[in-house]
Amino acid sequence: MTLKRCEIERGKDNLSEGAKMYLLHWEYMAGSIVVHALLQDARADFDLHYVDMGAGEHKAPDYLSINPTGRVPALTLPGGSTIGETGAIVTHLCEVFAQAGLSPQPGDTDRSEFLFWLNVMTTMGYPTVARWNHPERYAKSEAAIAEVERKASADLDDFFDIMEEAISGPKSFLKRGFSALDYYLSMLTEWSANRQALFAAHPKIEAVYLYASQRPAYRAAMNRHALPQAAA
Ligand SMILES: N[C@@H](CCC(=O)N[C@@H](CS)C(=O)NCC(=O)O)C(=O)O
Repeated sequence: MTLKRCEIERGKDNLSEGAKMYLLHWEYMAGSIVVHALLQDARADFDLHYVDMGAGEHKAPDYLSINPTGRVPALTLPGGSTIGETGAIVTHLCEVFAQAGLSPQPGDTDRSEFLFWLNVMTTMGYPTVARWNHPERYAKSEAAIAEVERKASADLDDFFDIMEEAISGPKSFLKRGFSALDYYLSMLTEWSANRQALFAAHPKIEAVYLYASQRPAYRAAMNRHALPQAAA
């Protein structure tokens, strides 16, 4: 496969000769935000590979050969294999970089809570945003498309209400303090049409976002992922 490594970023503590690298396949404002922030927080040695979804690169044979779902993000592991799905990638990185304290580890009492809410975010939050962004994938007529969009918007409201109720820390999703859930939830708010209104109605989500988004790792991820015209 001939993916060009057009961007390079390295964690600071892992530059020893022969260190093995991760390769994050990313797109602006995509689900790669949370993966980028975690790699950065873990001080992992990683490169970035930009997948131009506007040009259809995520459906091109090169990309499909490493991630058959044709979705972004994907993460190529130091051993050479690639995994997709943010839930799988987040779980994997949190285990491999256990010392970074990104999640409760197997055996910790709040591990099951972490896995539950991570899966709620990936299977309920992310796809609802996708349905709201692309209602035309679910209906044909203009009226039906508008209806799908309205329903997706209502479902998103419900999703964030559930998140608000579930947050158990003063500024983190879990009572124990910061975890990858805080980055994931923050990423979901980045995709909101009206984040001010979202935060006004959900003060606990806002508190999680304010704490997570000022961490250097999240800021680095957003610096890279913000749309070029938004950054200008
Ligand atoms: N379940 C996937 C969803 C990933 C996803 O839908 N990514 C979007 C970009 S944010 C994508 O690749 N869309 C392309 C498509 O739907 O064809 C995950 O959690 O990684």
